[in-house]
Amino acid sequence: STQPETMTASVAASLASFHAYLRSSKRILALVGAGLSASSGLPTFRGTGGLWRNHDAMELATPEAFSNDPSLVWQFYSARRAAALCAMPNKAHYALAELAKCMPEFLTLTQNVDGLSTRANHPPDQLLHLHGSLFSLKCTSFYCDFQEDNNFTHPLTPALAIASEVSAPYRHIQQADLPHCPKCNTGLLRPGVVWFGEPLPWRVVQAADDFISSGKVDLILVIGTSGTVYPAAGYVDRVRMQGGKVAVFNIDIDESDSEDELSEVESTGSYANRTTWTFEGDAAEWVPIALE
Ligand code: BV8
Ligand code: ZN
Repeated sequence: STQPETMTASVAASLASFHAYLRSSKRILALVGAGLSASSGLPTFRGTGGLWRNHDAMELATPEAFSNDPSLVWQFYSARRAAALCAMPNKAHYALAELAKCMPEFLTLTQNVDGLSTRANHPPDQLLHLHGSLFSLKCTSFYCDFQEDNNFTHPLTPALAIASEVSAPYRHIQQADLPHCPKCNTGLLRPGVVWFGEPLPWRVVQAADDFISSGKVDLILVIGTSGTVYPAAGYVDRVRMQGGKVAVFNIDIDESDSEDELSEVESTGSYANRTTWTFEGDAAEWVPIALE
């Protein structure tokens, strides 16, 4: 693994300047994505092979997919619940939780639904789930407001046990054997995640907006995210527009994003701090080093 003594001089210098700025920062935001949990064994959305049975997650994570084929979508989410329950938080999840504990003005915006930041004892009032959670359930009946958070039962119904046997051929599950609402007894339950085309929970958006507008964010840590999903990705530009600096942690750094690539004009504009630091490699390795 990368140790300071094995780093190149430029990486060590970049790390030193990051550490100095981190210590002088008063308000810090983190936007994290699937790459944060990659080292915990959970596949990313755009990684090789997709998330499940080679289906494109983007096609399954939609209300249309669920209404067309609740059996397929429930098996997708049931398999991910099982995988997340078996996964363990990694050193980056713990490092972010530790930073939150010693910095009240630090907030993590997670796009992940795997619950690993919570299991790393991240202070809950400094952790916003932008896209919900695999372990929340909601009733789909129009007249019913049933929602349950922190449901870790697996499988949710006996029939869903097959979802984790990805080596077995796919089998259709009758709607009657999918999870149903314990409150109204009729509604089909759905995963409490935000699907494409659905709005983010307004309370979460409100809290993120309040944090950003209640004082200049000095630094945003952009960890393990392709930055392709909005409005989540938009928070990075919001911090840049305030003049905050950006640190990217990714195995695959998009060089066009870094400061020294900017044209003369851009580097004097409001995007003066596109990306000040880039840490290329596994987030589970670099985040603990950067935040120590
Ligand atoms: C909304 C929960 C409006 C579900 C998720 C055009 C057409 C249609 C829609 C749109 C459009 N343009 C914009 C939109 C809106 C759409 C969107 O942004 N689409 C994109 C794809 C173009 N957004 C929405 O629909 C949002 N809602 O806009 O609503 C609205 C308003 C009012 C009223 C009605 C509607 C809702 C978006 C939320 C979707 N739900 N997740 C589930 O998980 O199943 S998003 C899902 O995908 C994840 O949560 C995550 O956010 C995203 C994947 O992104 P990443 O986390 O970045 O993961 P990814 O695999 O992409 O990248 C991993 C990164 O990690 C890579 O960079 C990789 O290099 C790196 N990495 C890998 N390993 C490591 C690593 N880094 C470090 N270390 C490693 N080891
Ligand atoms: Zn119900």
